[in-house]
Order: sequence, then C-alpha cells, then structure tokens
Amino acid sequence: MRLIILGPPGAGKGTQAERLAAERGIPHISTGDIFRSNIKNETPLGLQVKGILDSGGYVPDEVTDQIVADRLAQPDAQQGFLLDGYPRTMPQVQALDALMEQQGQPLDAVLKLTVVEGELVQRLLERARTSGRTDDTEEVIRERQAIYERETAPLAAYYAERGRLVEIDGMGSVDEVAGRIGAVLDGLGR
Ligand code: B4P
Repeated sequence: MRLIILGPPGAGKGTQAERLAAERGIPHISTGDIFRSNIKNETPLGLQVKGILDSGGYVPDEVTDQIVADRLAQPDAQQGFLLDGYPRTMPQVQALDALMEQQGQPLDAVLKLTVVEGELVQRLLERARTSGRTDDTEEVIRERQAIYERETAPLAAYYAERGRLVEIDGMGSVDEVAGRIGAVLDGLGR
C-alpha cells in the first residue's frame, strides 16, 4: 500500500499517520519528523533547515526531494509506505511521480484530511503548550496556513484529476477520524 496523507497544519496528519502505519505495517515517513530530528541532532541538514522550520517556511524542494528519495530507496519501503507532509509543492509532486514511475509502483491513494480553520489553530495552540515546537506560535501558525493555501492546497485538484484523492472529515476525536480512514481503505480493498 502506497499512501500519502495531506492536509493543512493541525489537520491531524502526523497523528493519524503514526497510527495507520502501525496498523497496516508500513513505514511512516514524515518529512517534518526527519527535519526535526536533524535539527535536534545538529546535523548539517538540521543547521541548514532550522531557521526555515522556525519561521514556518518550506524547505527547498531539491533538499526535500533528495531526503524522500533516499528514504524510499530503503528496503522497508519497498512493500509500501505512508508519506506524511510530502509532497507539499507541485515540483515535489513531479519528483515523486518520476520516482514512482521509475519503480513501476503507482500510488494507491491520497488521503486529504479536512478540518475547519478555527479548529486547526486551536489544536496547534494546544500542542504548543507541551510540544516545545518552535513553529507552534500563533504568528508562525498563521504563516504556515498561508503557505499551505498557496503551495499545498492546489495538490488536491491534481490528485483528484488522477482519481487518487479521497477526502476525509478530520473533525471529531482521533478515534473517529481513524475509523473513517480505516473504512475508506477497507473500501479500496486494502
Ligand atoms: P509537519 O511536521 O508536517 O507539521 P504539521 O503540518 O504541523 O503537521 P503535524 O503532522 O505535525 O500535525 P498534526 O496535523 O498531526 O511540518 C513541519 C514543518 O517542516 C513545515 O512547516 C516545513 O517547514 C517543514 N516541511 C515538512 N515537510 C516539508 C516538505 N515536504 N517540503 C518543505 N518543507 C517541509 O497535529 C496537530 C495537533 O493536533 C497535534 O497536537 C495533535 O495531537 C492534534 N490533533 C490531531 N488530531 C486531533 C483530533 N482529532 N482532535 C483534537 N486534536 C487533534
């Protein structure tokens, strides 16, 4: 199963992805987690991207594409994967398409979580109280949302045209949303 989980900051991508990947036995590949772990370990990549994450901007496509290509080349990703937070721009979509074509492995579905804006901000501010994430301040959250609308929201139409997009109501409890995702995947015969 080759899946993407898409949605604005705070939609529950990371939360659902972690759970879904464990349930289905596929690796959860989160570009946000990869960047944060590099920042924590002060690697050259971490030093390069720290300021970008702190301000809510996007890491350059070439950097992100290479990281994902390397990760998808690892043995555990050969039978399937769940990409969380990637692709986020049209050039990233094209890079991933090229990679999938090379491997002869099409994507099964792109799951898009929809959540009303007020709830998104609420969730992220709630997380800010415990996460220590430097990008969970109200100002940076607004910036991340604006960049999402400009750069990432158009990806949904691209995948819809290719018959891959499945929209999922991301409102309600984590269990409720997980139940909806499970039902969709079961419906796809997965
Ligand atoms: P991400 O780590 O992807 O950050 P995110 O959009 O906030 O999603 P996340 O998965 O963490 O939050 P979620 O919605 O699950 O990216 C961080 C940064 O990395 C980006 O801003 C960018 O700088 C960089 N980056 C990453 N990928 C990139 C790429 N491809 N290209 C360029 N740059 C890239 O959850 C939010 C909160 O809601 C959590 O606290 C959770 O507990 C809560 N929550 C979830 N579901 C809930 C529910 N049903 N009810 C109540 N609360 C819920």
